[in-house]
Amino acid sequence: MNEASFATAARAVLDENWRGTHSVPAGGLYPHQWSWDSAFIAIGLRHVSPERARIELESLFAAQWSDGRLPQIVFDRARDTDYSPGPSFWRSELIPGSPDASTAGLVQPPIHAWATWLVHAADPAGSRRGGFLARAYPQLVAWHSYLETRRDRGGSGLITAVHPWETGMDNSPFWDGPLSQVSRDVSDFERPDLHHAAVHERPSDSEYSAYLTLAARYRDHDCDDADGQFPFLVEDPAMNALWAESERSLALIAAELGGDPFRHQARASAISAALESLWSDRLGVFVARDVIAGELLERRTVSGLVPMLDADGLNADELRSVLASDHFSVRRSVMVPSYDLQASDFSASNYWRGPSWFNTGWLIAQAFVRGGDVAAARSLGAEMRRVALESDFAEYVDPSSGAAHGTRRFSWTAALTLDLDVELAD
Ligand code: 2M8
Repeated sequence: MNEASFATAARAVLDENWRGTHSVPAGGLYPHQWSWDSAFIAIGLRHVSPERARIELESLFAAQWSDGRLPQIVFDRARDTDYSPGPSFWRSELIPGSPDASTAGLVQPPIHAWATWLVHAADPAGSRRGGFLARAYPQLVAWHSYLETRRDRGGSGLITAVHPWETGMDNSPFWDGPLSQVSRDVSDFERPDLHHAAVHERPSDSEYSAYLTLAARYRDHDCDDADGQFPFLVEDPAMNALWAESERSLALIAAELGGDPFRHQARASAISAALESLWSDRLGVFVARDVIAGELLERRTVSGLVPMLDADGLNADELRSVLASDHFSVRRSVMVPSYDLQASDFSASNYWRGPSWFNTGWLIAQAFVRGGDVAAARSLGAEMRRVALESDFAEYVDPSSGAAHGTRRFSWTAALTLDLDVELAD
C-alpha cells in the first residue's frame, strides 16, 4: 500500500463529511453530529488541521445540558426525517436543562477528555493561544460529574447505560437478555437507515421497537435519571474503561492548567478498581452487568477487551493471548471481531454482532502501545489501513475477509486509521 495515497484518501473522507463546525459520521446514514464519533474524528482530524479538531469538539461541548451531560446526538434540524429518531422525536427544547441546539437526551461513552488531551498535544501552542483547554476543562469536569452523580444506578462506582445506544454498540449480544425484558410499545416507525445499509447488516425491527420504547420513556420522564423503575440498566466494560481513561486525561489537563491533577488520578483509580467487578474468571475477559437482574452477562465481546487499556490491568502478553484464541483470532485479517467467533449467534455482517470495527481496533492498538508491544500495534495499524482503503473506509467489515459492510466513507474509519498512520510511523 502506498502510504501517501492512503493519507490522501483518508483526508478526502474527512473533508467530505465536514459540515463547517463538525463532521457527520457518514453523509447518508448519519446526517447529524454524534458524541463519541466526534471525539474519534477529532483524534484523526488533529493531523489534518488542529484548528478543525478543536472546533469539532467545541461544537459538541456547546450542546452540553445544564446537568453536565454531553448528548448522544446534536441534530441538524434540516435533516429531521432523514434519520430516526430525529429532533422532532426528542423535542429536547421542551425538556428542562436542555441547550439551544436540538439534541437527543441520551449519552455515549465518555472518551471526550482523552480526545481533548490528544487534540491539545497535536498543537500545544495553538491550543494555548486560543485557550482551548481552559474552556474545555470545566465542561469536561461537569460531564464526568454528571456521570458520577447521576449515572451510577447500580451503586457499584460504574456508569450505568439506560439504553443500548448509550454504549455505542447498539445490538451487542450483551443486550439480548436485558432487552428481552423491555416491552415493544412503539410499533409504528420509519427505518431510514435501511435506505443506506442492508437489512442483514442492521438491528432488527423488534430491536428498533424496544430502542424506541426505551427512548420515548426516557424522554417522557424529561430524561430524569431519578426514574426508579427504568426497564433497562446495564454496566458496559468499554464505556467504563473509557471513563477511567478520560479521567486520567483530565489529570493531565488539570496539571497543564496549573490545577489539581490528584483528584482526577484518584477518581481514575477508583473507576479502574470498580471495573474489576466486571471481570469474568470463566471467560477470561471483562463482561457487562445487568443492574436490574443483578447478574453478569457472560459473553465475549470486543467491549470486554477495552479495559485492557488500563496500564495497571492486563499486560500485552495477556492481550495477545486473548486475541490469538479461537474466540477472537481470524485467519486472514488481524482486525478484531466485535463478538466471539465461536458463538452460535456470531454474524460476520450484522453490526455489533461480529464484524470488525475501526474504533475498537484503534483502542486495542492503544492497549498494545501501553503494554509495551509497539510492534503488535504497528501490525494491527497496517492491517487496518489496508482494510480501510480496500473497503472504501467502510463502517465495519467481515473479520475474516475484510469485506465492507454498513455505510462507506465513514468518518471514524478514516480518522483513526490516519491517526495510526501518523502516530505509529517507524
Ligand atoms: C450507531 O448508532 C446509531 C445510534 O446512536 C444508530 O445505529 O443509528 C453506532 O455504531 C454508534 O456507536 C455510532 O456512534 C453511531 C454513529 O456512527 O451509529
